[in-house]
Amino acid sequence: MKNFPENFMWGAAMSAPQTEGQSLHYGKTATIWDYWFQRAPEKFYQNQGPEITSGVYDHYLEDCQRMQDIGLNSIRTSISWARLLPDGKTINQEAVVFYRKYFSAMLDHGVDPIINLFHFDLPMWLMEQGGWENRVSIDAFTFYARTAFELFGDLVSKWTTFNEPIVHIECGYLYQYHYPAVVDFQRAIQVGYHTLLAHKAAVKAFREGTSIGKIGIILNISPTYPKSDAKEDILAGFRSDLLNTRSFLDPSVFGTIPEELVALLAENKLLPKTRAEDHGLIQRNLVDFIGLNYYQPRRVQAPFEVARPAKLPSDFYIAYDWPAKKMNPYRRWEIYPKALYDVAIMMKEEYNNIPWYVSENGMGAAEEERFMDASEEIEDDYRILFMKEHLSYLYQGILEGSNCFGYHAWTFLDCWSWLNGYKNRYGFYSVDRATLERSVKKSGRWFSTVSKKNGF
Ligand code: BGP
Repeated sequence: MKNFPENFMWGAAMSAPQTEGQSLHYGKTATIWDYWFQRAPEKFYQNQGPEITSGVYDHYLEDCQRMQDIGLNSIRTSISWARLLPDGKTINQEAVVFYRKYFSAMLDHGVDPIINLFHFDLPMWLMEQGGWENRVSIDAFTFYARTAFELFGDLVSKWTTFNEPIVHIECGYLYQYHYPAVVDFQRAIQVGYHTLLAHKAAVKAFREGTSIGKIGIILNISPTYPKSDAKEDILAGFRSDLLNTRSFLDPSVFGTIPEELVALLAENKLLPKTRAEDHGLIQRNLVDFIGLNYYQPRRVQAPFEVARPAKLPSDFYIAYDWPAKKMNPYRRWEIYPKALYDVAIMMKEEYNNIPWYVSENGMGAAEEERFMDASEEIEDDYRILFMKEHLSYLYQGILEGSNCFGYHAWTFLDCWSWLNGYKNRYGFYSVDRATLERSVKKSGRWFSTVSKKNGF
């Protein structure tokens, strides 16, 4: 039996834009997703857009009961910025009522809400001003953060600023999976820099306010494994970590941007525009905890040809296709549970053993109705196995002293996934897209026993 630490958080993560629906109703204005879907629906899997998603806006009361039914003692979701502040300045009272009722219902069901402020859903009114490329985004985000802390601080004791900030940077400005889908390394770095400042300014606003809770940030972690011990591959791995992990983890925990990252950007004429006062903001305003989303490792090798100055991250490292890899065939992501042990030890040894938790981990699978049993329950044994293996490695890291306080699965109920729509399902509950009816999967029932026993 693996007994996890006392008060371990067993929960799931979700986000406003992927679950709420009512995306242009009840006072909410468009985000980049609403806009992009309107302009180019063909980019989205089976033309599935963000307007209905999983209908949580209308079903949250029963959903909070469902959270309790499968033993979740905590949940992370986000607030929709464009719902709370439809024009960036005016508070939408309908949104306040909704979120207050929603978070209260969680508490009434013994579910501790962890509330995130930004999950890729940039309001269109800000995108029209240049989005994160424009420094106005920092003040706009700080205003939003402060408003949320004031309105919901009595219900929420754990806040996070951003979910996976690297993702809106690289998907929006390097790899074209998010709007505005441009490819420009320099602009990507500027977006990243402003995102970091927005995070820092929000933490500052939190400390200045009356909230007594804690604040953190959620980062995606794909630990880097170089192809070989050759010095070129090691360097590729080091640079991948600088750009993908240390760029946000170091400033969040230590208040410093790694010197080697600054030097690398300088050599490649990629340094962002900064102001003198930024330094102090970055140095102070450290987080109380870190959330790490883990899905897959990053295997890298030295690039065969490089452009200087670099045009893309692939001028620093390229993907290495490890022949022994085990794949999730639906999402085409490698399954490598041992990485969670490595991450746990990294947090212990390289990040002062700061409190952290696994804020997302899960397995997306397509056409899950294939696995329905006679009682119409989805027998997702592959997901149970996936979680067991990951939890076992996490457990080993905890035994060796890593300060991990929880595990959140992605996700509570099947939800909309950006360009992939409802192709891959991750939920403990399945969602029928026609009726929005929810049904528990075998993994949901399994998770409730794990939570009850605080282990497995
Ligand atoms: C994370 C995001 C989530 C979620 C998850 C699964 O990166 O924080 O929003 O979408 O990945 O990935 P996907 O939906 O692309 O299969």
